Amino acid sequence: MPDTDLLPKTRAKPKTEKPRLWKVILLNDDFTPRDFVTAVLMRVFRMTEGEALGVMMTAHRKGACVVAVYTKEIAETKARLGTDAGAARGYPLTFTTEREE
Ligand code: TYC
Repeated sequence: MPDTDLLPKTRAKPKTEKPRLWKVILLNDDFTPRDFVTAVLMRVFRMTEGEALGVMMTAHRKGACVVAVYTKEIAETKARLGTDAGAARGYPLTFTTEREE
């Protein structure tokens, strides 16, 4: 008779939880030049000029625009890089992060 005591008695619980993602959001302001916002989006978020123009104009018209989603650490780093790029030139350009539901 086979020694069934050696077989596992419970199944491994499947790990199905997905990593939480964080949105990077671009906020409009009245001072940062449009071409500067577009250049920051291209450099920090690796967008084409067309993509960057679309995001910049959406923020300009609606007040804010989701730029991209990343894991928490990457979202926070990119938001800081974008905000710092504006601050270095004296602009109030602001990127924030928000957890996705
Ligand atoms: N509203 C700015 C202007 O008219 C341009 C701008 C667009 C600034 C989007 C920020 O997130 C922004 N110069």
